[in-house]
Amino acid sequence: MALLFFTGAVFGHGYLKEPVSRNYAARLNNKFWCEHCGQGNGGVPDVCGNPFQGSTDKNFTDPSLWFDGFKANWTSGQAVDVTIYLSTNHGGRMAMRLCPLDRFSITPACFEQPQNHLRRVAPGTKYDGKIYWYLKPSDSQITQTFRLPAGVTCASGCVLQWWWVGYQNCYLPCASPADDVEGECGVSVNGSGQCDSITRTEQFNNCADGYACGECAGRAGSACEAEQCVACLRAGRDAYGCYTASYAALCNGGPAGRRMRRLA
Ligand SMILES: [Cu+2]
Repeated sequence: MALLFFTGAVFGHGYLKEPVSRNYAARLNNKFWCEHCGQGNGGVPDVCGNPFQGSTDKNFTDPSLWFDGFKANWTSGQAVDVTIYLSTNHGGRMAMRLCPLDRFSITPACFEQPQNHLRRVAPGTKYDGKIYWYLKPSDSQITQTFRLPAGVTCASGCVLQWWWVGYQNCYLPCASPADDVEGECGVSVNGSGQCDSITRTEQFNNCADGYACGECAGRAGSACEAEQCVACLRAGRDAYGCYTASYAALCNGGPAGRRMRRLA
């Protein structure tokens, strides 16, 4: 029996493992088998990686089908560890972007906003504050720290996107020095040339759902409200008392907080 493997053609490339992406959640729930295949089926993937290779009937951008609950609870400006599993390492660069809109409202333009690109938290000026993260040939499961934008709140959820551009077919030129890693950007993999178009190489996207409670973010029905009420109920209070106390704590300075404190 002969097994032939062609780089870029085999089913296996990489996925966002932590925070748990929608496609990885589907794998963990035994609803999907190709969590590492979000590369647009060889074309340009949509914001969450569709169509997945070999599974073009699945649409992980559709939250009504693939939202599996919130996988992270963030705070504004938090440093977040992101873990990627690579089943085939194509080299190239990765970036993380956060659309601070609820899961029904995400668009490509939202992820592309410069302020929605997360920046790395790393020792030394070479890496700290940069957007891009470059693969080493030995990488298989890798973790990197990124900082959420200051002031981000998304009480009803927001979507974190992983974006990987593989350099197996060609490489991209360096971005601005403020965003890119000197000495690692603009480097060929396997002698490949520079991309005349990003569509000449393989790209991946994955989406993970999280939420961020900010000041006065406890909107009725939001994930933040639920979190506050759960914490309150665990402290042994009645549900009505929890509801009002949570609002008072979240909205300390605002009109809602004053109103809720009166109720409490
Ligand atoms: Cu691949």
